[in-house]
Amino acid sequence: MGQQAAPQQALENALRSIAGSPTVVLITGHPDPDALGSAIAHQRICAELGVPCTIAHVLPVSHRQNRAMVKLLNIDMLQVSNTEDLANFKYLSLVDTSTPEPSIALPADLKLLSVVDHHKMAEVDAPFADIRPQMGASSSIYAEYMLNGLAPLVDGREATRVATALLFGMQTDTNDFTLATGADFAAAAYVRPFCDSDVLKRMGRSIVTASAMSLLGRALSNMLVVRDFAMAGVGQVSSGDRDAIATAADFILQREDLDTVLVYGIVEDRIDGSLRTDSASLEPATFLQTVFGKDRSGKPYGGGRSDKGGFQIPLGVIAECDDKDALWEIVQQVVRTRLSKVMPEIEREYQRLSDSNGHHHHEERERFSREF
Ligand SMILES: [Mn+2]
Repeated sequence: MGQQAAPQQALENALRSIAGSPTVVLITGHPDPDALGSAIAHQRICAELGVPCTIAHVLPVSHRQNRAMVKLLNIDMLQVSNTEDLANFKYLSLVDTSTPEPSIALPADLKLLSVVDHHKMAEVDAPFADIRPQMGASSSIYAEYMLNGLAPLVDGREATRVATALLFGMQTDTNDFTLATGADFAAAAYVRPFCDSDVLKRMGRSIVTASAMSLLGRALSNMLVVRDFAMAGVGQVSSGDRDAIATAADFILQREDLDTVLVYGIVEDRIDGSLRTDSASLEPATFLQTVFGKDRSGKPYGGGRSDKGGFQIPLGVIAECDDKDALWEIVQQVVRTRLSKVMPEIEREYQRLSDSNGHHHHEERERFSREF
């Protein structure tokens, strides 16, 4: 490989030198979007240069988001489990890694041809290696090869598939482009016009855990709405699900007639809550301080930025109460009473709901005491 050759030219030279020989891109670890995007791009480059290329993996595609990517982009992969399964390949290409999958022994005659990676610099013995830790994704490196003329994208289904996979790889590895560098953005700008936006959107759908979804269910069924304000208590929440309180508040804020949402529960030995607002006049830190005040040392129980805030109020010895239902009743009453100081309608709305649900509540309580 000539020192002066641009990387895409050097990769082309390496692939031309093995023309016709079967190669395999063996993904290291569980296939993720950046590895998959890079593998698809590598396969496309191979196809342009007459090199048969198979994408293979040992570990299963485990995350649901990654399985969605494989399905939506029709990614054809060979799952291998032993050395024999790789016997038909002459050359190995690594993408998004500098080390081959360790759980399988590679055939002795399988030669390493290329390495494209953005993790830390490693010594590799291959005709072509391009390791660039300054890039946010290996997919960005492959997109740059195409931008610079190696198997450039042209309209068509295959280009759409490759571009969509590359952009999704960049998106996930750069944490939705928040960690992207200028080079990543240049690569993304190149592939963007060829992408299938609908597929990107479907692949990027967020995944919610079962416990977070049931917390949201509790928030929705316990929601109290006064004008454009909503509050919802969700009861006991395990510390691992604490973030689901904020997620529920974000979700509820999407309701068109609301502009401020407060969701709270009991996490360990404290009341823990999240405030979300689109209101121009409500400042979360001030609002939370007005409602909940400060602790003995003068530190406010809550704080926040312009659109969001959180609060934690220690329950002290009360947290040791064995009757969790009674404890939750007290917590709800405290939060409601505090909020009523700022919005008296809350207490009235609560009374109205309690009166109309009184019969139902009574029944529930009876059933509860019979069962336990
Ligand atoms: Mn990566």
